[in-house]
Amino acid sequence: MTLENKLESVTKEMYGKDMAALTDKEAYYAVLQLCRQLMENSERIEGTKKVYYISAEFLIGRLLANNLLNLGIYDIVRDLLAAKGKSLGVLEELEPEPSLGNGGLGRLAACFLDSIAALGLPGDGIGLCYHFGLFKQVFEDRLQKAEKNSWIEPHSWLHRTDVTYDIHFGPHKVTSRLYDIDIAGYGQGINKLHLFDIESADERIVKKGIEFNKNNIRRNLTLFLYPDDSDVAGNLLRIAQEYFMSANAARLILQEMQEKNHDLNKLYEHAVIQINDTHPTMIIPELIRILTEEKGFSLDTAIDVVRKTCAYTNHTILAEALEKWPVKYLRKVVPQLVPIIKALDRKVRENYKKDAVQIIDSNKTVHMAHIDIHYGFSVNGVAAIHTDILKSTELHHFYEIYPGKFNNKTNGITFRRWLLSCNRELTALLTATIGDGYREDAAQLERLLEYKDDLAVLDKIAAIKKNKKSELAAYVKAKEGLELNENSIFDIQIKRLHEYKRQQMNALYIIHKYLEIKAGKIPATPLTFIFGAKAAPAYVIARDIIHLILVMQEIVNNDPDVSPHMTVLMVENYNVSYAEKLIPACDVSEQISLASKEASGTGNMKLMLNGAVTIGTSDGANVEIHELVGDENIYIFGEKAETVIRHYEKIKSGKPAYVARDYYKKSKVIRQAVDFIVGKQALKAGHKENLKRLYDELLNKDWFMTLLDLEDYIRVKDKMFADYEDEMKWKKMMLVNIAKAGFFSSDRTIAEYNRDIWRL
Ligand code: 26Q
Repeated sequence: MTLENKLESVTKEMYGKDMAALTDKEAYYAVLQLCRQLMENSERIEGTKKVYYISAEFLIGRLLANNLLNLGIYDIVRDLLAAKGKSLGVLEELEPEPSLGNGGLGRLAACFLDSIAALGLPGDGIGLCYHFGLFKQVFEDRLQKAEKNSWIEPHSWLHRTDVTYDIHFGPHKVTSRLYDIDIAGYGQGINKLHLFDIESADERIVKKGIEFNKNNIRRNLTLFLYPDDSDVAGNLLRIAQEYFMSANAARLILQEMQEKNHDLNKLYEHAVIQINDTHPTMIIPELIRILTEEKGFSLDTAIDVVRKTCAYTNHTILAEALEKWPVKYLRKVVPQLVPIIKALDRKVRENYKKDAVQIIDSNKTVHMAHIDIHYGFSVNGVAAIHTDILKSTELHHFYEIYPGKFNNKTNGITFRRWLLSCNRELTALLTATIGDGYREDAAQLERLLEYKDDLAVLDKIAAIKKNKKSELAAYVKAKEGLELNENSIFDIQIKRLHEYKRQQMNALYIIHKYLEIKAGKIPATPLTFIFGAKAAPAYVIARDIIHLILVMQEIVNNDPDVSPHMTVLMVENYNVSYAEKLIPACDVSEQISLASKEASGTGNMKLMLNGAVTIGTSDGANVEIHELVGDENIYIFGEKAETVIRHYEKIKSGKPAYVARDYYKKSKVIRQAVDFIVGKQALKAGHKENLKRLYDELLNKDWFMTLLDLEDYIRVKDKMFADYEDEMKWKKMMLVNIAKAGFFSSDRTIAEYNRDIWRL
């Protein structure tokens, strides 16, 4: 049957009508159904060994365009629809986004699934089927409010399977059910994303916003991604979620092994389990528990087999994000794991004396990462500098014990979504210029360097950027009701809101610029500052920073002296779909974390690939971007990681160290910007409670050292905007950034995981 006939028959079967007679939503469901059928009839990617990527988050984003592209039928379907008077682009917008992740870690897992399949490697994801995922952000009165985000419709990508397991929480039991999402590999077969739900989930218990009763696991276990952890009930629920994910994963993996008649003594010859941060750590004691209690293994054999099967990825060195659970909590939720964890702790104690490497510390708290490091065979960081810091500082004592376990895997992004799908114009230009070899082998993007002095190519790159800015402006106008100046510089910071990422430093720059313009210093080209960020609902200062940005949006955009020269916009509900529109339109990519704190970053890679120039600190993958593009194609500022780490060491040992107020006192520019936060104008546009709290935090604490780098940031950013006036220089920088982005393909990252860790 031709694709046309297939689409016709799906449409008839679902609606008894011709495509031309359907509503757009019906048409979307018909195309979704077509994709589902094609994937159902595709071959499963098979092999003797398989990777299971276990993660509490898979931020997959919308799947329609992605699946059509990976199935190789995007253009055909677009044309078939057009012949029926339907726009595929319009249909794409009707897909609700599954927000099954917070940010980088979850999006990385999604890019990895895409690349594993594209490389034809057998590998499935395992996670949780959250009913609402991450909250939907709305702004009210310049404050962030959280609402629930339903994404599961009567027709969706989920396949309900017959697989169910009984999962025990001490004396309580819940029944899980497996839902699958097919992952189509570009020009390859199918892998799966396995998402577990509970049969007894009850969406009616969600009250106002995202509030719900946290105590009833039978009803709430899979409703939300990472519920608020500011209280004990939230912590217990998170432990329950993590165990539920791990226990289901263990069952599924063992069942697959048994179906294939593999000897569990040789589990590691057929399965490798990649543990995405510590959230799935409980799969280690759970597997050991099952092997010893149900499969007749001795403890030592079980440990040996599990250790050869499990590998751990670390995504953060922020102390507050390293998971630690009181034994007391674990005993409440998963008493069956406590004796296993204690046995694992005892074995460590027998061999190693240092407190820093124990699993259960003197406060009777379990360090999840320590389980992974002792009882897995690989530990990796996600960018070169991050892995170095793990080895030299955060995990130094472990590195001394297990130097061979440590390895780096610099993150990557899937070019299918972040170039081919979101920027079809640039894709077409690249193909016309350097051929399409770069689609299979991203390193070939470097061929673009041959055109560094080719005016026609440079002009086309610039024209595509201009066009993408117009498209974004039209979208923003419709969505946010705000007019963007297409001829301005689009300066974009999009990522979760966190003090270490220093959106507040960008906000202080904006205040500084506003004051300069008021004083008559007009920028040569108008400036547009765009933010996209969600703050964790319990993270008070992060929400205050959002408030400050929205206050500046109000002040700047409504000041007739300033608004012709400068615009501020914080988009509402920044998510993957919004990212796909913002990234191709970006001129200046803001990557300004406090050095040493951003493990890698991946937005930096997406923006570079789409021709943005980075302003950033020497942190995470910025360091590698810098090495690739060279000094003249990036704007680096701020203190280096070693210096920052020394500041923290001094603070810890009570020595005189970084004091925010000293920087404030020393610099008039800093004083003026910081004081503006609690000045008349800001207080008129915003709330004193939020603004004063933020002001006090910056002056008295500033744990992530905003003021340390503010002056250098202003200096380098001004230089960057001045350089934008040299059109030729800027176009060349764009070209070099695109050409050098090939290294950041997640196909490269996954090939490295496979070469060094998985060995499929
Ligand atoms: C912590 C404690 C208890 C429960 C949950 C958590 C928790 C939840 C989510 C801790 C961390 C996360 C998410 C981390 C994350 O997204 N890290 C990012 O990972 C990216 C992919 O490697 C990197 O590029 C980013 O630098 C890193 O911040």
